[in-house]
Amino acid sequence: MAFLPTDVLLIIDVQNDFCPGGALAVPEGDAVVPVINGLIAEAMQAGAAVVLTQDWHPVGHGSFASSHAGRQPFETITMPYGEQVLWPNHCVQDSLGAAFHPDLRSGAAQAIIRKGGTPTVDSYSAFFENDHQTATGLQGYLQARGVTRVIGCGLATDYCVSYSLLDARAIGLQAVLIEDASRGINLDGSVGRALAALAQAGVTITTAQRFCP
Ligand code: VGL
Ligand code: ZN
Repeated sequence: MAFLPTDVLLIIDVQNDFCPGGALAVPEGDAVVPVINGLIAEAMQAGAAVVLTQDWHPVGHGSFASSHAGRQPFETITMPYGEQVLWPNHCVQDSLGAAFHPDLRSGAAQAIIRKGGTPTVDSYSAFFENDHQTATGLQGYLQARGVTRVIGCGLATDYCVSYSLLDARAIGLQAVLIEDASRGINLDGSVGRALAALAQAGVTITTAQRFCP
């Protein structure tokens, strides 16, 4: 497998708050950075698109446990659009925690999609908010560039990465997960469930070595 000009390397939420020491640290989250930097170099050489996403919440966002009286982080509540895990405050717009990991070659991105800006709705996927209707604009961007395959990686495997790749399949794109360029939060086995759902949806699960010969 190699990058094609009709691919996008979609790098999800490699931000300080998802790395060790951050507000919603993913175990080994920072370990993805050198692997992703290698993928960026390969993608650019092949003429593939490179797109980053940034979780980008307003102060007091509805996904924060602190916005719900008496609720604790990692509890689940029911929102009008469905089940919602409540998170610690994280990736607040313009904060250091919302910035990309300093070693990520973020300058290589041709587009940066910011998501999670609607105060009352979370947005795991790079394509649609959690209401599964409100578009981020990524679909139109990829369509305009003639992209037919999404190569996904980043943080977290079981939330924003998997939701993005499932939506890619749902809108008719091919999709690939680079498993070793991703890490998960893993609440109650959520990584295993996510990998099963991805495979079921026709997402190819592979490793960075396949793209970096
Ligand atoms: C994410 C939980 C809350 C993610 C974002 O990037 O996977 N997870 N916000
Ligand atoms: Zn978030």
